[in-house]
Amino acid sequence: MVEKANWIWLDGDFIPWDQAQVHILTHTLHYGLGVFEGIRAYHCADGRTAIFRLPEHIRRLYDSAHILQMELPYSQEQICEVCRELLRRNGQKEAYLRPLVFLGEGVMGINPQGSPVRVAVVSWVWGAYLGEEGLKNGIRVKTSSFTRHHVNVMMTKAKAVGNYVNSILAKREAIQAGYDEALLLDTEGYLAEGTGENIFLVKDGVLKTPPLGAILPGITRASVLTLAADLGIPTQEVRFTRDEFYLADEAFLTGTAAEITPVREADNRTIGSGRPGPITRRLQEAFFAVVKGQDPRYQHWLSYI
Ligand code: PPE
Repeated sequence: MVEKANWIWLDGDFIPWDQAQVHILTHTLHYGLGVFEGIRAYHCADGRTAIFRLPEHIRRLYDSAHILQMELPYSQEQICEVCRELLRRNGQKEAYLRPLVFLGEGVMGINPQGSPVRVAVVSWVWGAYLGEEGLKNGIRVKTSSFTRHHVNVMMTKAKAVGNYVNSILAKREAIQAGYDEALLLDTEGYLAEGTGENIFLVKDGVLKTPPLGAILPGITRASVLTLAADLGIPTQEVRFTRDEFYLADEAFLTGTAAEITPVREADNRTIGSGRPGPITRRLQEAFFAVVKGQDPRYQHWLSYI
């Protein structure tokens, strides 16, 4: 259960948590047209709180809204400031921020024309997404029986509310079968994404991740590619199949919520040694140093509140 904070920002005002209610005719509730973001703020080594890649996340929120033809009545800078102010007001040193753009009530039917575009930002404290144990020692994943969206079915560059029905189906199936997470294949059978993460493997020292075809352009994914290049690790954005994944030396998932979570087993095949490998460890260390403000080269990725 999400632990209540004091304030939620809704349509221009900070309001008490319990008052952040919507009407049952909220259009997005019926038809799923909405967009959102997930952003983490970390308690830095120097005691300050920094939001990781805030402008990039807010830009993606606006890109998602643009794709779905939803016009926000605020500037990107205003929403960035709302995120910072919400953490200050909620007194959260470390939190997950959830901006949500949705269509309010007034119009029913599939044509959303005339529905008001509403914007909310919520913050809550969220620990390791796939468990502390998973973050440390790796998780077990299962290839899903559900296929990832085709670009002409649901546009995956938009972080759209409705896209996540596909993720929920896959996640629930994997959990019910005793795994920690699902891997979804694209419509051509190549690995695409986790339910809320991008996928990486390491083979013979090379770090590989699927190209930005029909997947969400993950901000953690982009950060990991940059950090790997800095560390002198060769990277490739290439498609790979599930059997190539089984033969990887190392594998991990990335996401704002999942951070860098090692994968130790896929479809009951051990990945590499069955323990997080050396490249995964180096990238995890580099990533956590950056988000906690301990790497001076990446201060430009941090927005202090
Ligand atoms: N793919 C999908 C489908 C996805 O939802 C996410 C984030 C990513 C990739 C990674 O993107 P990025 O966070 O920019 O590195 N998933 C968000 C939602 C998780 C949830 O359960 O809610 C997240 O990690 O915030």
